This record gives sequence, C-alpha cells and structure tokens, in this order.
Amino acid sequence: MTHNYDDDCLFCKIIKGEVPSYTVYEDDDVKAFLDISQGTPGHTLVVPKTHVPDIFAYDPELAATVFSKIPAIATAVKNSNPDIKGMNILNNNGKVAYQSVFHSHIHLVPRYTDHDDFA
Ligand code: DGP
Repeated sequence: MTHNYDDDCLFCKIIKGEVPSYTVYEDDDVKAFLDISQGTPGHTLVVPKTHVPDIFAYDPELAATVFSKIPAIATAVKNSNPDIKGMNILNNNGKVAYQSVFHSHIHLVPRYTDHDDFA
C-alpha cells in the first residue's frame, strides 16, 4: 500500500521509522504508538499512515477505515492492563482546539481509578 507523506511532519517521520516511537499496533492503514507525554500510563495515539492534517481533510473512505479500527485498538490497550477501568478517546482539530501536531491523531487515554488520576 502506498501512502502520502509530508516530509516536514513529525508523525510521518514516526510512521516511516525516522523518529523512534514505542509501537502499540500497526497495520497497512494505521499506526498506534505511545504518546511522548503520557497523560496516564498507556496513553496511545492512533494515526493514519497517510498524511491527513485534521478531521476536516479526510476523504470518507479513509475516515471509515481509520475510525473503524479505534474500538479494537482501544480494547487491546484496555486488555493490556487489568487496572485500566475506562478510557477517554479524544481528537483535537485545529490550533484553537489544542491540536499541536498537524497529522490527525486519536488519543486513547486509559483511566485507572475514579477520577483521581486526571492529568
Ligand atoms: P495534540 O495536542 O492533540 O496535537 O497532541 C499531540 C500529542 O503528540 C501530544 O500529546 C504529545 C505527542 N507528541 C509530540 N511529539 C511527539 C513525539 O515526538 N513522539 C511521540 N510519541 N509523541 C509526541
């Protein structure tokens, strides 16, 4: 499968292996890796392998492909640790919405206890 990369994009460099990351899951369409800034242990980012800046730039087919994989990846992260009791799933789009890396990514933030571990 061929992907479109942006040579200046940090997450494209991670996808190509030019910048190291801890891979949680990978297939032809997506890569999931640990966020460098762990909101809680296991905080994972899921990204399309093709460069897409934000939710507004997806074609519908790629959106369906990427977002349909989130439940299985989230379940795998949850099953990796019996102490994970829940999970926040977040997707920031645009600087005003606190997006800081402009390659679309879905945050999986495991939650361990009743609200006493919020970052
Ligand atoms: P957002 O603010 O939604 O755009 O989230 C971007 C996330 O990307 C932020 O939680 C930190 C993470 N991040 C930034 N640089 C790197 C990096 O070099 N490696 C990894 N694994 N994560 C990074």
